[in-house]
Amino acid sequence: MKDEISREERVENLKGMGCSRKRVEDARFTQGKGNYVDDVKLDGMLFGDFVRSPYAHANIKSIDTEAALKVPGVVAVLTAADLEPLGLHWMPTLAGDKQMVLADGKVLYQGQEVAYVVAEDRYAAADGIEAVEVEYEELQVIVDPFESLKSDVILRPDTVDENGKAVDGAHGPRDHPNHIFTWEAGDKDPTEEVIANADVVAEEEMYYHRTHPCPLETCGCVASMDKVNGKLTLWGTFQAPHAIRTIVSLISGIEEHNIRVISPDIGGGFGNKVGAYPGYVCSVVASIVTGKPVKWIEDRMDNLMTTAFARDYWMKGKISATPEGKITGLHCHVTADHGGFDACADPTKFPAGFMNICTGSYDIPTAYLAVDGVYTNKAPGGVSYRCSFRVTEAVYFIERMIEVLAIKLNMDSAELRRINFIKKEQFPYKAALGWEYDSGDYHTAWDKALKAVDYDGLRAEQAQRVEDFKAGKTRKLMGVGLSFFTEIVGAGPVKNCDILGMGMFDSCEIRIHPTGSAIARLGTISQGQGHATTFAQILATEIGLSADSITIEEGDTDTAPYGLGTYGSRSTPVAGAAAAMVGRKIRAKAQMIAAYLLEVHDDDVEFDVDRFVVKGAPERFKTMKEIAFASYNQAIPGLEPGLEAVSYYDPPNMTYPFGAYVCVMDIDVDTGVTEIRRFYALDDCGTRINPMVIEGQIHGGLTEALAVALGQEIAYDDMGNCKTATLMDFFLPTAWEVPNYETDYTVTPSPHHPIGAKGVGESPHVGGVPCFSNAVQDAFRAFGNTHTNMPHDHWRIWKTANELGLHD
Ligand code: MCN
Ligand code: CUM
Repeated sequence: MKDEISREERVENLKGMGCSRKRVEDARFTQGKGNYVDDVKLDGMLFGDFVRSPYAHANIKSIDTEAALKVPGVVAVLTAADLEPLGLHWMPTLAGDKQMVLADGKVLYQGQEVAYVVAEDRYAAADGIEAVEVEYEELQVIVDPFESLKSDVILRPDTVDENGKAVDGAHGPRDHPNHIFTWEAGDKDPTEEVIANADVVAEEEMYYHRTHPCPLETCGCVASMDKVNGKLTLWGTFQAPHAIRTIVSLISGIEEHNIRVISPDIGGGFGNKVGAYPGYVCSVVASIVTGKPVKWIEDRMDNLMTTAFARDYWMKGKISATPEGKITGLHCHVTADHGGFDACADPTKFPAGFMNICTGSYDIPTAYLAVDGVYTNKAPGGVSYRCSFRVTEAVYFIERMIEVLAIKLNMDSAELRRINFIKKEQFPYKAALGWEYDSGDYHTAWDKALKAVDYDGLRAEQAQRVEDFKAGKTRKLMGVGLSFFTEIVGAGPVKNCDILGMGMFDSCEIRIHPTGSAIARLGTISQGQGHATTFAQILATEIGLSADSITIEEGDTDTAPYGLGTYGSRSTPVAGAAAAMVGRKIRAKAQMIAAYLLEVHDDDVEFDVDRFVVKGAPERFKTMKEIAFASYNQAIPGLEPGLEAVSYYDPPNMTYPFGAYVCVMDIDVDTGVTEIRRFYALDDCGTRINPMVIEGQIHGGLTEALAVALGQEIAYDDMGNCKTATLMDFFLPTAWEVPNYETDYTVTPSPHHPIGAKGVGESPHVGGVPCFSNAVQDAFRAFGNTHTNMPHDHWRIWKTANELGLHD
């Protein structure tokens, strides 16, 4: 048979890996046809809402629900007293801690859930909340983690025994009732010795402030208990639907096969939707109690005040070097403020996530890290916002330490980075704090980035600007922000990564239909990342069927294979690998079918784009469509009919994407206003599946980085009042603030991933925050600045300029 189209056209038709295929999701999203949790509307559905604590720390003397129950439309009111007989007044957190579902005798932060009112509609529920009478007794509030560790005030009743002595926590002994854990990595004594004897040592303390991902869609769920069949269906904004199913089963006693968890479309997750919230538990209980479906949807204030925040890390560092700038040691101590409950979602063995990636992209021979987790009177959480388990904090820390060391050495920080980078030939590289970096080529990326922005030219311009400023010719300073980051994503080998005992593998299952189209299902769940577009591309290339004829489905635990969900940029490294592997299983069977149909030996056919051809006789072939049809409709000796497969993938290692970012910023010293003149981002995420989707991820992550570095903050006053609970006070950047991003790339494949891909979703945030921050700090370097804390809003920048005497 002769080909009607060329090989290039066949490749193009496949829309496989490397192609900027348009997002298949966007047709419904741009037309308002998405299906979000709040679009789930069931007959007789009730609505739940919370009575929340106005105080950050208080005993609860009494809760009177009588008046609320009389409010028209109110059906039920739940308090901890109702949940206690069911053992549901506390629930486990993903970090191994436990958390009150409804206030059990006291409240620990403002906005904490005190009672759950269920009503016929949202308005009646809101009226019901107003009618619940709660008598509080205010207690001393602690919002400072350092004070917390010294205080006589014991925040949690469950952290002490009857004599008031601290009992062990989930990650070892407590030094104090308000202490959660101490986690260490590296070698303490040798590191301290190296630093004590070093020629040059730079020290810095920095606070990575508390912030929040603030997804467009808030968290919510609909619980529907079918008492006739004993089945519970739970729709929700879950980033890890299978994990939620297992947890619901374990804490409710409902058998897992009787629970169906569905994540429909999700309007942004960013880690905010990984954890389990009281709203889920209360909605399930309310549905069981009332026999009706119950919906719970947060409003914006609920979301900002009470759901998983990010960061709140107090980091203290020491870095030592030779006079020439070769780094010899790194010491890091972190005081981690977790709020009232440790509701992080780190793998069990990593209570401070992957903070031990804080040696960054540098060949640092000796290092030590210690992290102390602490309770305070703030909302719980910790792991969210493109964090990949505290990597954002780690990269911020090292990229600031590099700048501080460069100042101490009186050296250019681009050069300091270059002489300390791990070299290409050192990979796989075993870092001092334990990780084995899979691959990297940092020097190539750095040189490309510096050349692209004309780095030397920028520095010359900056020097001139300083001269002009000093001569009174301008009131604007210029900052050149640099950052080079190494990410760690794709948790993760089951042998060292689990959450509450659930191993962190992932999965893909595919069923090819007779006419050569297919449905594939995965254990992950898109929240906007475009999985339906990109996973189909991996499968298209591996199997030889067009991406357009492969439906991707995620998020329904009744149909999708078990997986640990989407966060920590793990989808591509783990589920993406499972997709490639499942494709290879299909191809192996297809090869046998093709050989049979072509009447040759299995080894005599080879795969070519969308078909198997007879080696040396390209005119003799069977397309994958023909093979799919034959698999169902032709009796093939020794083979089962059909063409489907499943793969569970346990990655041998994480993947280590990296990147080089440069930000050029102008700062008006009299107003503190910043203007980003240029932002250049080079990312290396190994093999690129969809360049357009990657670019979208980078634009989004950089914008969130800009937000965090330049203004976004969850702030509290001394009474524990959250001062930033609305979008009037919480900075969410718009097109107005966002610069034009120049994106670039290099490709250094992961050696252990079946298609060489690394994750990318979190990279721009991880690398972006230090880049924006370094730009601000760099502008003031010539005037004596070493470090100022984020967020660099106009007021703080003005203050820095003032303190440096630039207004005199
Ligand atoms: N991709 C690619 N080639 C690569 C790597 C990734 O084309 N070499 C594509 C993937 O196919 C996928 C996207 O880029 O469509 C992101 O992939 P990956 O880096 O594997 O990250 P995940 O899919 O696991 O997404 C999680 C990551 C995280 S942890 C946060 S937080 C975040 C982020 O993604 N949340 C997001 N990006 C987000 N984007 C949107 N729109 N909404 C969120 O909530
Ligand atoms: Cu931790 S933010 Mo993302 O990993 O969902």
